[in-house]
Amino acid sequence: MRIAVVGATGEVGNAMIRVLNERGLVNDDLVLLASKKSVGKKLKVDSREFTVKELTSEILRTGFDYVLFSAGASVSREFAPVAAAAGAVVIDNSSAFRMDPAIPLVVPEINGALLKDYSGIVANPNCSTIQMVLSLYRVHRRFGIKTIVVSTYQAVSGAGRKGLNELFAQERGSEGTRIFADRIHRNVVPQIGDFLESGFTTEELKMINETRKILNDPEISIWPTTVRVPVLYGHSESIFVETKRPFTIDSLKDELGRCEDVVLTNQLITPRQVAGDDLTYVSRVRSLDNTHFLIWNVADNIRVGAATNAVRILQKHRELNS
Ligand code: 11C
Repeated sequence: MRIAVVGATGEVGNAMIRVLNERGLVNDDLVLLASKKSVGKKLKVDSREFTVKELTSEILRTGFDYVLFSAGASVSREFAPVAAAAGAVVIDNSSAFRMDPAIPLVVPEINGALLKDYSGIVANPNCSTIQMVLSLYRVHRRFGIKTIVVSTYQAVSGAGRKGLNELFAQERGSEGTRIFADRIHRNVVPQIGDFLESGFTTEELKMINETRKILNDPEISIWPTTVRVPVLYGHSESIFVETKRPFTIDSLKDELGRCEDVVLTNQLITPRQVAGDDLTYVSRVRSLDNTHFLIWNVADNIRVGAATNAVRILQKHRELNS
């Protein structure tokens, strides 16, 4: 199996390589691609060293089975169709194709069946969406979700290495703010992405549209407020849900606890605890009646929210088509 990672030197690209390696999917054929300025960089995977090559259309036509993209939407728009036309299954972490009706938007635990007999581009959802739907999909199937109100507490790594570096620089005393709308050190910034005319941000719109697409229900009413907090890794979400059909607290917990790759716990979970983990943690389940509940949901945004989901797509595609 020949795999390429595009955007290999970025925060998510690096994590993709680590997750591929942990799952025994890195062989000597792995090709790491990036823009011109990273060409020649050496990346170590255990004892093996790989040299970053330039992303070109020619290299994408050299017979890859899977190409994982995490280099931004404009790179994906230009190069993902080239890789797909050359026969690769493309797993794209950008927002470029997510809402294209012809492109599956996949969280394998929920709608991995879409990968059966599929080839071409597969879209990897936004991190804040992935961890939310992972904990809610079984509740939706059993009780029907009418409304979701969600407030996020998103780590600076969601903005890539530049986001991490901005927090580090401010910790060292820098006054500059370039990546975030306001100072993030010792602060909380209620803007992720750009503002739209509606007053929502692009990140909030992603949570609305992507959740509906993944859960295959355009009628779910979704009300997100997405917020950046000075955490390095791990997004947290306070999620309020109204269901169409009544639940008992035991039946609710039963569904939450059965979600694949999700842990339901009575312990207090913070993002510090889940950094580097591949599971989504659900805690603080509360309800005062039988159609409304609240949960606290935490996951590593770079792994669960990006790299691990991408590699899970690859593995699911392989399992369903070999
Ligand atoms: C953040 N969720 O935390 C964003 C990053 O569409 O994949 C991921 C953006 C995306 O800033």
